[in-house]
Amino acid sequence: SNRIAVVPGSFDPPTLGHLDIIRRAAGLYDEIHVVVVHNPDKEGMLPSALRLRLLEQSIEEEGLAGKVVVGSWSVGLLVDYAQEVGAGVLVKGIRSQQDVAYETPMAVVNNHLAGVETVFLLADPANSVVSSSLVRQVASLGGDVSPYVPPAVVRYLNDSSPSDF
Ligand code: COD
Repeated sequence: SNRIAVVPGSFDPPTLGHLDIIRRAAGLYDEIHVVVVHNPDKEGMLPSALRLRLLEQSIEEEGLAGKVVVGSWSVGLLVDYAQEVGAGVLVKGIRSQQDVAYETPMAVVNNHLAGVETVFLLADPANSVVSSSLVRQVASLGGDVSPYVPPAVVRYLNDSSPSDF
């Protein structure tokens, strides 16, 4: 059914850009499954269990916990996860032409593989420069990331030392 959507990502760490997409997806669908996907092309900073916990806390603090379930997926195709939770749609955020170029082949292949559609939401211009990699870089150099990440992530980063990243 298309009433259930999956919002996938690396979420390393979750940002205000991610939370905006999750909030808007929750306004469009009955049930949202946010899934932390292990991306073999990306060197991870936070362990996936921690990304999951920070996402859960942030979603709870946004008041979205009633509609949003958080999960993780590390083996197999993302569309297998979507089918497992009964979702016919993936929701992704688009910040730039680079995001379009990166997402287009995946959207086509996911449709071919399983008939799963991808719905793209345009990033809020206020968040269009925000990325997890930018946050990792600023945090590793000891800078303030509170304009870019939810409070749960700020608390976690403040309790850790910059050299942890
Ligand atoms: N504003 C709005 N949206 C944003 C922002 C922002 N500031 N920052 C990120 N986003 C969006 C991204 O565009 C993306 O849609 C989502 O949030 C997650 O972003 P990231 O950076 O956490 O995650 P990515 O880009 O590393 O994506 C990882 C995925 C696992 C989602 C991706 O690689 C994927 O779909 N893989 C599929 C694996 C698979 O099954 N392959 C075979 C068929 S293609």
